[in-house]
Amino acid sequence: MKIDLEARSQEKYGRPLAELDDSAICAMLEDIVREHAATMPLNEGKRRLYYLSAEFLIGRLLTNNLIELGVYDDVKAQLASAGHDLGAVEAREVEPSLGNGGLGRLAACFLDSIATLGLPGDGVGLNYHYGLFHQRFVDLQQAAEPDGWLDRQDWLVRDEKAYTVEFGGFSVKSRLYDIDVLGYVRTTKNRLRLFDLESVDDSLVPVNSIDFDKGELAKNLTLFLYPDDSDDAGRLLRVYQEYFMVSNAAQLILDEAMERGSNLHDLPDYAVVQINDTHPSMVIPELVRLLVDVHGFEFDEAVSVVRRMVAYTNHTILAEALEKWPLESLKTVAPRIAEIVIKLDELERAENGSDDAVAIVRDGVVHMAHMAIHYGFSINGVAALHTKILEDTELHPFYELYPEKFSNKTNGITFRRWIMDANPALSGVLDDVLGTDWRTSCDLSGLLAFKDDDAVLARLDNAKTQAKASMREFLWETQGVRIPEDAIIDVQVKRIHEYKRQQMLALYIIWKYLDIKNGNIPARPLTIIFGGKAAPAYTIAQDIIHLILLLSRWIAADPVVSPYLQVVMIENYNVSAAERVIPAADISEQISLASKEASGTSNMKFMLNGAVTLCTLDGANVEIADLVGDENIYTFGTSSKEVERLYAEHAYDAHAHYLRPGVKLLVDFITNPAFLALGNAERLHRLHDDMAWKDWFMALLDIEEYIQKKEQVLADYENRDAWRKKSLVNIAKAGAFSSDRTIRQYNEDIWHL
Ligand code: GPV
Repeated sequence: MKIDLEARSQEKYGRPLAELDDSAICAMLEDIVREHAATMPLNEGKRRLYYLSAEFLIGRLLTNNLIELGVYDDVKAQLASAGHDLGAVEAREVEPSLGNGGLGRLAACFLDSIATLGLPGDGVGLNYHYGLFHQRFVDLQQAAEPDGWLDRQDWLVRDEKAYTVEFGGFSVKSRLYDIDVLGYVRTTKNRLRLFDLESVDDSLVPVNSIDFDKGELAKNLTLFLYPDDSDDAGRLLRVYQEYFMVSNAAQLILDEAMERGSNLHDLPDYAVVQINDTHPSMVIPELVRLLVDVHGFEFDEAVSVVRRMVAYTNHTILAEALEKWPLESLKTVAPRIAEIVIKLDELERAENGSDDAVAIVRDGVVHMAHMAIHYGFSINGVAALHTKILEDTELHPFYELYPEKFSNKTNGITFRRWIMDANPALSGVLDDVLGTDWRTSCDLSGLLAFKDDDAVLARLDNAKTQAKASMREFLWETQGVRIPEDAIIDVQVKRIHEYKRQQMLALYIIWKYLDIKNGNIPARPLTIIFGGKAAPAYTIAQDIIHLILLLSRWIAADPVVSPYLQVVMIENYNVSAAERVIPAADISEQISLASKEASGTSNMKFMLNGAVTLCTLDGANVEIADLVGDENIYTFGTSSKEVERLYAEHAYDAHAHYLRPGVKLLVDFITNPAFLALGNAERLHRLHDDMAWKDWFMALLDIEEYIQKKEQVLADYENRDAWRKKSLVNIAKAGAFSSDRTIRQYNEDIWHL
């Protein structure tokens, strides 16, 4: 692809490139990429993948697409010679906020890898007008504001496809929008297909906590994304959204299969559906409905067709995240689907001997995961430990029924975004040291040969310094905070959730603050960075944010401690912020209660960018630890087996742990009089009492070992040579976590495209 920006500038704006502002250039580049993508043919193949997901957290697309097209350097140079900085241009793009966290970002990495491997597969989801809320901090607390990204974006292209979706008592017309998904140096493409209502009443303010009446609903079904990460919002509107999504998806799948020659009896030869957690699981009864009601299939044949084309990924063992819809809700939303679900339940009971433990409908409640397992041909977990827990405990009765359906697919991340785009300095070093093959092979193991090479170690170190400079600039511009140049950068970025234990890192901060107050002056400054949103209805998570913001302010105001300890909470953490912060990290905090984090994916991004991990043996951390070896990672905490035992036997006594002197001191600091005066007393008391009496995710069980480990990490950081080697080994071993590897496995074991 050849680009002449000067000519294009004259053509589009009638002015030389040098005279354009960043916004105009951004819009021009987006046009160029979009127009070029429009000419690219789709990936072809008889069998097509439909990756169904309620979330696609794609991030900004301009840089990514320029990289995929192989024109990034050329564009950058052309802009530079006209006096422009591509970095500033990129920042003009509005980030689409179509996802909450890991699950949505995983879907985005997968689309990138599917396209890069040249496989025919599209993402299918919803075009939320207001995606996830925009987070602001007001009075040291989170305020959630609508994020109207849609009227400021340039990528969506209206598709001619449109369907009718029948709900109980009314129907709506849909409209499809596509975003082209390019693969790395590929000449063919896939698409992200986002369904919307034909017309939406944008004037309705998207309050996320009200139930809509039917009249309103028809007008604003796609207005906003549910802000509950790993949590079952349990609201009727969510069921409407999900049914709208899958009914459109199912109609699209049948349409396209027929266009390509399917008679529908052979549908599994034309389409395979991956359902991203249970949110799209109603696609199963919806496909059955279409085959029976519209295409004249017998029920049994429809079921046998659907059984051969749907696969399910589970992303959590948290009970509160397993979707269970009241049958009555389903009857209200889509009466015909409720009928089919009941028949699917009866059929399953007849086949398996009516075991209530695995039933789809039980006590008037529909268990979406159960339906997906019985009627899907595949179920997978997202990290080895997670899959093992599913097989051995959480889903054990299903594993006994269908051992052959179960497999593990450890998550992955796309190297295009998470190193080539986010960390140009490190990419450059890798190009020089390894050649450019790693960009497609994602194999970085060649670095190991340079473990004792001073020059290479120094270059990697220099790349880290550059990434830190970029992050410091970003934090200054967007958050108004200054980070000391020589600070150790210690980062925990992810949704705020008790099981992820941001509160445990907060307790460490209290400990460190007191330790410095006691005269233990650190060798160099430590900057602890948090980022993440909390579901507006999740009170304790809001309280944790408040504590972090309060600590940040308190410490910044302390002349003795502030030169050595700094706490930063990034406002409105999103993909763009992640791209600036993750490359700069020295320490990656992955401290969930063992057994609770299905996989984690930021852990992989940090490792790839040379951070050293401080972690519990949870999710994919286990695999990181196996790969890098004990000397290149810091692990601590109660094992997942022991945690499971404590839960099973109700044997965890939070208060007993609280009463240990070293622990009580830290927890009680949350409600010290100065804090109560400066902050919100209700929040602080509630958080204190929750930790002292409940501590459901056992932060107090692991806190002392955590503090010890962290102090060891900080001491080891001072041995700069040894640390640089650890960092190199982490990068070298990160190839295992390329999402290209993950997608190859999905394709070989499940999709067979
Ligand atoms: I279920 N996850 C998420 O982000 N949202 C959800 O609703 C559910 C799961 C996350 C898990 O918490 C992570 O451990 C995992 O890495 C990620 O999904 C991708 O698999």
